[in-house]
Amino acid sequence: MSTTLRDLPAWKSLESHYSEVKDRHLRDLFAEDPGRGERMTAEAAGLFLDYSKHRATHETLKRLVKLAEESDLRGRIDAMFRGDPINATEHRSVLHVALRAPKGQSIFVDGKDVVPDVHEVLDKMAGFTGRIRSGEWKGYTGKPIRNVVNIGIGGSDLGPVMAYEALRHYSDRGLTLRFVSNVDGTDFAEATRDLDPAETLFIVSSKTFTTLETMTNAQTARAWTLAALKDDASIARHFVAVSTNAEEVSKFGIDTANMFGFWDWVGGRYSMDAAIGLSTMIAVGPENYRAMLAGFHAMDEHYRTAPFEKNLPAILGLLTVWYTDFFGAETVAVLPYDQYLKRFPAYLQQLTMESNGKSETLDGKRVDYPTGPIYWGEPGTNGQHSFYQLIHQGTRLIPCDFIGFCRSLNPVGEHHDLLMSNVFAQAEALAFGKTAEQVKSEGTADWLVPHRTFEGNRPSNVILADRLTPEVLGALIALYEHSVFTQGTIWRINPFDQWGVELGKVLAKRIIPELESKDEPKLNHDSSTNALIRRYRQHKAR
Ligand code: G6Q
Repeated sequence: MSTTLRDLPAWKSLESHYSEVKDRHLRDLFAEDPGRGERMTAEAAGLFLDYSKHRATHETLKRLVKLAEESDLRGRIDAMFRGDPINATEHRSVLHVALRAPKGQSIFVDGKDVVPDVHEVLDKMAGFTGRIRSGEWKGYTGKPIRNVVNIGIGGSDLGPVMAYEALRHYSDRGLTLRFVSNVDGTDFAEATRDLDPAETLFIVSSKTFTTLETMTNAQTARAWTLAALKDDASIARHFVAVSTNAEEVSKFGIDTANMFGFWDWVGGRYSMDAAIGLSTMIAVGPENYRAMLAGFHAMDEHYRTAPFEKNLPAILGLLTVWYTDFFGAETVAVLPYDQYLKRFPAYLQQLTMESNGKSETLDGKRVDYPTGPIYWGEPGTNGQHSFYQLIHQGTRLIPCDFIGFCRSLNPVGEHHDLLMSNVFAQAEALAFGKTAEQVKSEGTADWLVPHRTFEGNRPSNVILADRLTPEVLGALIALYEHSVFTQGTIWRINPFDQWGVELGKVLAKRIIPELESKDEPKLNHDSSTNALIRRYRQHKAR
């Protein structure tokens, strides 16, 4: 595209529209249009989205949809689903949608239908899962496996941890699942301190099987196992791998018959429903896992086919562009009102920020508009007693995503009504606030009135589902995946590479020998790095 984003007619029309909308209050928008709360909603794949509490009108949405059209969002979606190499900087297709394509559908990469391969791996995972869960798979000493430890980091960790926590209700409580990611030895030590090696299976999850943290942890796990079981042959009974790199897997000593593969057209942070989900499947069983895939697929189909004005991921993504680029909002708070989703914000941080934290367009030009906002959050109601003060009365505009469920998986007394009353109340308070007149009329002393006033006009989405089922979880994740893609498409960046994580890794490799060497190394960094390394060496030697 030769024009820049700012040259698009829809962008210009949004600029002028912004000046009309920016000072309008949600109180007025609702007063003028009482049907708004029912109309500005959309529903798909078991998720209901209320986006009426946004500083946007029907006209805003129309113009945002126009922006999507002028940005060829439709063409980009089709290209992704078709398997075109849209990850241009890595010359790769981007086909996480193929991971949940049902049997019988065809998606081609370089002329080869990849869907049968996906199902072959899924079947292999299901077979293995069955053997672990039934106790048929024995550890080296003949004991069944009771503990499963996933070793992986980034995309090979955050999805599995999040999904395990999210679907704990559906998990086999006789199995202990643990996750080791950090190269900090504490992570491994604490995850394994109460486990019996004879009953423990390690899943080494690494697309490349070369990642420093994962390989270091895998070697430590190997040593931990061998210290107890004292035979190299035990490794084959206690280690399996999820990877695309059979050669490295086999070098590690894992039988490639126990390797679960995936493909370079699956990005790390889009891989939790590839074989990287093996720990999830072991925890919840193949049936629940497949239900989760069905939820993903339902949202994929919705994204691929629904008109943008009714398309949940498109709406979510376009509104994020609206706040990021027009209102100058810098963050999005994700606030799940469900304890099982406690790791969802952390998972989303990688998905959103590693994807859209870019400042070069696909054709290598520096963007002249803000891209990827910071995503953050905590489950409600906990966050309310922590950072909500700033969202309500601080100086920043923070669009919020509230996520709630109509039915609890653990109905206890009135807990769930109390929980959900807070979802509705928070969104209401943020939008409508409390005027000085209202505060005064309650008899508040004049000097205190400003402190107790809520200006409101703070936007939010409310995402509601019936219950947190595996299907709903899949749909929820796909909703955000495709929202990210929508944003990236508008911003003309590549959401599927992550060159920004390279430099630090390379520099760390150079520093490792400088920390480890016995002799004082010749340091050639800047004065700060040199001094820090010297100080570390001195203290470590004590
Ligand atoms: C995700 C990133 C990154 C990756 C990890 C682990 O999109 O690529 O988070 O998942 O670096 O990589 P491996 O799976 O290759 O160990």
